[in-house]
Amino acid sequence: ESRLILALDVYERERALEIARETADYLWAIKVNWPLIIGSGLDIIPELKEETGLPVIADLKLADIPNTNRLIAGKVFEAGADYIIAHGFVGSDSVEAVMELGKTIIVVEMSHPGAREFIQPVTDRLIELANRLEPFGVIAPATRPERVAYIRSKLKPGIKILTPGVGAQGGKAGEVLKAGADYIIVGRSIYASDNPRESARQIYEEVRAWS
Ligand code: BMP
Repeated sequence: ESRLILALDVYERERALEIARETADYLWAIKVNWPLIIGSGLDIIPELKEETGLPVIADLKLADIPNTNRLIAGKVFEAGADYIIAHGFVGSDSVEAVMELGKTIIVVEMSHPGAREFIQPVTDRLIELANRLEPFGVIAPATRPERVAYIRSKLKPGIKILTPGVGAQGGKAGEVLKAGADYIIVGRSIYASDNPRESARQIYEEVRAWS
């Protein structure tokens, strides 16, 4: 089974479906973020599932009060999303509102440089939250493999680590898998390449070499 997740951050429905079709053989799942939902509507979720047969992760980074998180997550799970990504810093009640409706992934540390300002100082607290609530997984930064190793050492076994930041943001697939990531998330290095299928295949082979 593949450990590669495609971050399909394009606007257009046709382009999204085409890239998904071309790369599906090498993927574990497809991650849908706001750009695609805004550009193509929520129906893109069932369409991608039908086209590829792969699970869809809705990367909404929900960060609202429990009731609003519930209202949003309810519609998105109903549309067919298999997983939803939620922020943990808003508190356990907000995360639990999502977890009651379906499989959830909590952000414990982000991959961009600015994550050092506010998220990284509370990563330990977010790991504690994840250990208490036991979501499907957490998001950790492929751009900082040493942080992935740290997060793995503190996180309950069984909770998956999903790592964005490979490729365009500078992270290396091999390093982050060695550090303990379960899945890597790749966007631009695949969808913005001249040959998305070939790019996905190359990353898939690299991931397989580490599995
Ligand atoms: P790319 O490989 O093009 O950098 O895309 C990374 C994807 O992962 C984007 O959808 C981005 O929003 C998301 N992401 C991230 O890069 N860092 C995080 O910490 C959390 C994310 O969800």
